[in-house]
Amino acid sequence: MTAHNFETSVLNTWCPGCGNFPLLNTVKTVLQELGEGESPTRPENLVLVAGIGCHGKIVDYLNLNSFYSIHGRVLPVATGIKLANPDLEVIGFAGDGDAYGEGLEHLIYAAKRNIDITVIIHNNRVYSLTTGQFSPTSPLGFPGRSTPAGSPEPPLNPLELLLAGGATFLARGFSSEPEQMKQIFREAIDHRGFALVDILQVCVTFNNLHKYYAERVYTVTDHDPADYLQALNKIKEWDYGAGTGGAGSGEEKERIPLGILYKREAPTFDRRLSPGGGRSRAATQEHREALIEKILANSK
Ligand SMILES: Cc1ncc(C[n+]2csc(CCOP(=O)(O)OP(=O)(O)O)c2C)c(N)n1
Repeated sequence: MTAHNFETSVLNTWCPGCGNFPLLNTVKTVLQELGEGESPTRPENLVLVAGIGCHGKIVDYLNLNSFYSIHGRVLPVATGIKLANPDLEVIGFAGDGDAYGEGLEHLIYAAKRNIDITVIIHNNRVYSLTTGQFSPTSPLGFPGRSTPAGSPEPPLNPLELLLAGGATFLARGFSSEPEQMKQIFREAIDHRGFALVDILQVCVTFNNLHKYYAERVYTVTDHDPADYLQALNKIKEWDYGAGTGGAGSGEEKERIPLGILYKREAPTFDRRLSPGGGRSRAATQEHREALIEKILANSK
C-alpha cells in the first residue's frame, strides 16, 4: 500500500486549514510504513473505529476496514473488535467531546484493562461538528455557542486522569508538528497495551489556538517516560490552561510539553483473555469453538 492507495473518493468536508488534514496525512504515512519492513501489517489486519464529530470523518477518507461507532462509544466498539480477533490492529479516532465527555467512563476502563488498542484524540477543545459548544477540555472563559458569557469551568487534564486510570502509553502531539506526530503514532501502535495520543488539533473555525500553541509547545527531552512521578510532573506542567486563566490568558511562561510522556509494559486484557495468554488466531478460534460446544451441550 502507498499513501495514494489509502485515498477514497469521498468528498472532504473539513474546513480549509483544519488541523485534521495534517493528522490524516500523518496517519496515511504511518499506515504505509506499517505495511513495509520485515513484519508488515497487512491492510486487512487493520481496523479503524471512529466516533461522531468532525474527527470521525477521518475513516471516510481512508480506504481501510472501518467502523463508525456512535458518539462516545469508540472504546466499547474497539474493545469488542480486539477481543473478537486479537490479531487485528485496532486504532480508534475520537474527539475530545466524544472521548472525554460522553465516552469518559469507557476510556478509563480501556486504560484500566490495558487493552491493546491505540486511540488518537483529535483534541480541538470544542464540539466542532455541532458548531462550537464547550467541551471538557475547553479553556476557562471559552466563549462558545453554549457559553456565550464564557465557560465557567476549568478544563479537565485527561492525561492525568488516564495516568491514574492505568494507561500504559500516554503522549501528546500538535497538529502543526507532523514529523513528531508520525513518531508518536508509530510508537503508540507498536506499543502492546492501551495507548492514548492526545493531539492538540487546531479547529480554525470555532477555537483557533494555533498561535497560542505555536508559542508554547516544546518537545520533552531528559525525560524518563517509564517513571510514573516524572510522567505525572510532565503531565501537570501544562494543565490545559486550568488555573492560569486558560488559553489566551496572556500567560507567557506557560510551556506545553509534547512527546511520549508515559510508557510502561504490562499484561494486556486481550492476552489475559486469550487461552494460554497467547495471541494466536488458531488458538483463539479453538477456544471459541470449545466454548460453543460446551454451551450447546449444556442447553440440551
Ligand atoms: C449520543 C449522541 N450524543 C450527542 C450527539 C450530538 N453530537 C454529535 S457530534 C457532537 C460533538 C462532537 O465534538 P467532538 O467529539 O469534540 O468532535 P469534533 O466535532 O470536535 O471533531 C455531538 C455532541 C450525538 N450525535 N449522539
